[in-house]
Amino acid sequence: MSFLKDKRILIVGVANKFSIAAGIAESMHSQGANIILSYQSDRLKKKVEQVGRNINCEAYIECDVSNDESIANLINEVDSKWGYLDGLVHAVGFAPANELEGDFTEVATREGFKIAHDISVFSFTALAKASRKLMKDRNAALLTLSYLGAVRTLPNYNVMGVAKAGLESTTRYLANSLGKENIRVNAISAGPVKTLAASGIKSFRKMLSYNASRAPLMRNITTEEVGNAAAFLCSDLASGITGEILYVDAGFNITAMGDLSEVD
Ligand code: NAD
Ligand code: 0WE
Repeated sequence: MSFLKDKRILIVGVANKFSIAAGIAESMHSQGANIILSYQSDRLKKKVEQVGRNINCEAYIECDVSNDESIANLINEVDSKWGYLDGLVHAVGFAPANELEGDFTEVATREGFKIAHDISVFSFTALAKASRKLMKDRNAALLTLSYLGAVRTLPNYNVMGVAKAGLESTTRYLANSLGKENIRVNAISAGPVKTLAASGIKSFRKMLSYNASRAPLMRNITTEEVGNAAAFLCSDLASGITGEILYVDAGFNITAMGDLSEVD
């Protein structure tokens, strides 16, 4: 089955082969999509091209989502190459490293809040604004990536949790705004995955074990599993779904209490 046959999809957020966006690109390619990848800066270009080679990537375009001109240039280039767009994936998140370790009240700063929200939240709206005319009235879909820290607290995620809450709300506001143009907007809330953005996070390995030990499926998820859900949400199979946050987390979020054998 090729449920994305001939769809044209722009993916923002591949850094290397471990990226969630790389898993999404692969699944979408297997379902017949044509793909353009953007990359943040020259520093990542080679790695992104390595990912692109396996998926027949049609173009590589630089885009720093903190810069409106850079976003306008990305969408202009997509317009000249394709003329329209059926899907856009936003898999971008960033907060300054010093905000992601320690007590929330202690480490939170105005500047860190501003950067986290600009790059992790507003960029989704900015990309939607810029690509709207290319997506209008063709059953197109926008997709972003969230995390459980949006709705529950956990150690160290701090301002990124606040930003993900804003991102999930943005998903609903964009869905409501763009529904009249038949553009759907959804998010996937993925379980933890060891990516570049997760490297250097204190106790990330412990978090993976914690999640695996408490998730109904008793394991962590793969970027391929996120990719398959992403391919579905951006396809016509999901034509009735918009403004939704879909958990791809081996079921971790649904449990409040697990195995009682480890307590008195
Ligand atoms: P990743 O490091 O592979 O991807 C993050 C991407 O953000 C990179 O490609 C980076 O270049 C891009 N980026 C950061 N600042 C940018 C800017 N100014 N302009 C353009 N691009 C910029 O890590 P990932 O884990 O695949 O992250 C992708 C998304 O998935 C993020 O939104 C992240 O919050 C989310 N997510 C990750 C996990 C996890 O455990 N890894 C879980 C749930 C959700
Ligand atoms: O959304 C994310 C990653 C977010 C992230 C990671 C970094 C590391 C390097 C945003 N900005 C930066 N900035 C850096 O300088 N995840 C869901 C993965 C993640 O990150 C955590 C987690 C989890 C899970 C950080 C602390 C606690 C848990």
